[in-house]
Amino acid sequence: HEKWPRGDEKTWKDNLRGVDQSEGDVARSFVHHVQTSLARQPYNLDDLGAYQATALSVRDNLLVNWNETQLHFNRKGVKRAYYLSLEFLMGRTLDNALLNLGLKPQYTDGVDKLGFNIENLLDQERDAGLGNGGLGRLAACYLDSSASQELPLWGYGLRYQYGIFQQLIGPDGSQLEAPDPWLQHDNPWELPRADVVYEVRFYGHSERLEGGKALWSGGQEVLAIAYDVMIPGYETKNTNNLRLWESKPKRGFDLNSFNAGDYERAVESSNSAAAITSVLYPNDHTTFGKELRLKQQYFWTAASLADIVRRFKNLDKPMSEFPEYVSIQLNDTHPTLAIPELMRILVDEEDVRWDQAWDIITRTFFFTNHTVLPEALEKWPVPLMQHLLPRHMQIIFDINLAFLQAVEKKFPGDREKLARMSLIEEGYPQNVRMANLACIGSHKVNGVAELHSELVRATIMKDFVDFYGVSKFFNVTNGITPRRWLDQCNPGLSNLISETLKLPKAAFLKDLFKLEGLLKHTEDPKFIKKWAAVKQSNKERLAHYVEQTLGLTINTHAMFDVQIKRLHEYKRQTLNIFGVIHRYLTLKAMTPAERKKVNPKVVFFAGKAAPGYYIAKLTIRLIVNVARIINDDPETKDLLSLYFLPDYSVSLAEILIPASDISQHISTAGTEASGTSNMKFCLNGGLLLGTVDGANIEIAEEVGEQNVFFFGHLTPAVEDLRYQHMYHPVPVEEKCPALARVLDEVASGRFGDGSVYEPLLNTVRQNDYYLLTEDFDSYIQALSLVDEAYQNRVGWIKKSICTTAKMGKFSSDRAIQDYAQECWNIESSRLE
Ligand code: B1H
Repeated sequence: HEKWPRGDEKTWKDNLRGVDQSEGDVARSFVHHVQTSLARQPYNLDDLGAYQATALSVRDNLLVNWNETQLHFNRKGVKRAYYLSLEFLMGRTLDNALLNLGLKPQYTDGVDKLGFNIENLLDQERDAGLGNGGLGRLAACYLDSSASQELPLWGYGLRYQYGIFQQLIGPDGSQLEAPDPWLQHDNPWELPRADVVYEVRFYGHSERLEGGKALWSGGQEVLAIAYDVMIPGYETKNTNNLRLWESKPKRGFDLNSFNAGDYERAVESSNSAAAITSVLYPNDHTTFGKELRLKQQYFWTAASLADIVRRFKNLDKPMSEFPEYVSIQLNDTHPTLAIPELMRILVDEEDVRWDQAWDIITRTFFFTNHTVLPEALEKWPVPLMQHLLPRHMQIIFDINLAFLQAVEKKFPGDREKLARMSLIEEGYPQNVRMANLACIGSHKVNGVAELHSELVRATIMKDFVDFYGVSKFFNVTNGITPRRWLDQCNPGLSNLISETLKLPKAAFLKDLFKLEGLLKHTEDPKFIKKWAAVKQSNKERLAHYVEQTLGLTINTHAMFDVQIKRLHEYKRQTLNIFGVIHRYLTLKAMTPAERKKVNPKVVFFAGKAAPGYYIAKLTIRLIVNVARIINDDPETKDLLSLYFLPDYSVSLAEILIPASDISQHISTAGTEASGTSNMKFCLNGGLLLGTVDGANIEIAEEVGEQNVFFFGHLTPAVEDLRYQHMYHPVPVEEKCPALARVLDEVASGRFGDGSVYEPLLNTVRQNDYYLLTEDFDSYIQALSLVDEAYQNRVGWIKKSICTTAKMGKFSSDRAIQDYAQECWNIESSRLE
């Protein structure tokens, strides 16, 4: 047991206390922060100021728990795991923190006494949008689950000054981008750690010494400063850490140039250091090969590893035991430089022999692949890497040599196999294949849903499966945290479930399989009514949001059909919008009597397109302009309307998802690795319309095929169909007349200048890589099955209940346990 480092033990103990949590104490702590931290007067405090005071007060609780958790794990000397991700899409924090701490009632009453409404204050918070989409949000869910399950897991990422861009819609319907200055007002959820600083080197030269070692010197040195973000667990004091790095110049500026009057030159290098963490790259699923992105990757992995190694060294164990105390999960290939970086630290700085160092590496790292799309597989030009990271390039060549020798030994004379498996892709220039490096440096490799993991084994990692054996390659199906994606976003539903199951919320929020208890109640008319009422009020909440933000009125008695995700050709938002146009044309051709039988429907889209992704942006423009025509047509607007909600975010998802009757997950089979919003919709009682792809398949396995709407070709057919489209193309008019008609309407200018959309229409007319012409008819058929099912409202609600009831598997608590057991070998330890 430690002694008190200084002073009088009693004085310390009398003053060390938890934070007050009763209603009166909330008010006291709030007012204290208004007066001191914010230095504001009570009489002119606005909602933003009140939000800040509330956040600072809640943060006091988190900080105490955070500190105790770190002390607890340090004392126990436990094995730790680290989740390296270039993206953490956290969204808002205050509501989540209040719910996890169990303090929402106290704070609601506390701020009410002071004249504020807690929901209005929650609305003041800006999203932390440090991610593009599913990959970043998955990392955020995993942090929540590891804290909630009292596992010693830290996240490491970058503290971008600007998160994912803000999306605006211009007068012609196009996406416009604006910066997202999310740190404009102080961020109460981070704690700068001025004392946790590392130097990170770029450029310079590397001189080989004997014994495989080298000396890397010269170049530019940049400082990495730690910012800690507290991650509260649910119903536990355990509070984990997300450590984000900020870059800073090592020296303020170059005084010589400054004195010589060359001001630009003087600040150049300090600007270039600060630029590293200035902005998140918004190109979801594509690699751009830009030097700044490589700098981000190295800066982040180098700082994180320095920190991890330092923490390990505090344990006073020999380096050979590193893998007994440290596991590192690589979230996609973005942090792969961690592998040569740890080699560099071990060999050059810690005097570990090369072979022993490699052995440590391959017992420490684990690699998750998130996509098999070729455009997303990271490659870095050798000349760029040589220039920026000369020592790492040497290490990669050395790893490659030993590896290819082993392959040659196992498969003698197979030159093509060697070429495919090499870390270096030949060409002008040569490229480093990051997925190959991540694979050979890791103990295990996983995909994110059953089908995807199978595709990883059968396609991009096939040679590696042959070489290592299949057991290195496994599956962890993604999950979502039920705290945010049920209780926080849908309190009405979570209350109803608690009341129906006669269980406290914590029971099912910590063990999502408990939702199965709902199945007993599917025949209870009172319960069915209540379930429907919750959905209705969530639809009204969404309608209210649209009214407030866009000034548009929505018919909340219509079916709500939602597709919200990044814009990408493989996700096929085009299939959806062409389906909407088809429905519109069908309605227009009906007699008024026929129209009377149609159920009204409102279609929602939201999502951002990468700023340089022309076809994706054109798709947004088409959706917006189709909406303008359809919503204005007096003949049909009561039966069909369409909204593109700008600036999709975690917070907007929290409003949209609980309001959906049906959501669409309609990627070409074999392209969506998992999807996670599909799980969120189903957890909230929305039904799923989708292709046989990613986690849709496992959702259907859980809820039963009768409760989902599937359509389209299956994965094994896709390759053949693409081949046919390449070599034996059939015109759309023949292949799919219904779709051809839709394309013609768009081209003819029915939705504004048709020529604008030619490039988009041509993707379908020409090689139709994503197979819209192959799936359109069955898609339309599936949509009418949806309509038919919705006509039977009680039947629909029963499906909705059955869907929610069977979502147990998709809790991120389960996913994190899979990782903890299959990979990391870490154990829970509760802070009492
Ligand atoms: C996913 C990405 C991704 N897969 C490169 N790959 C990026 C790749 O900025 N980049 O360079 C950014 C993101 N994101 C998604 O991961 C999959 O498409 C989803 O199907 C999956 O659910 C999600 C989480 O596993």
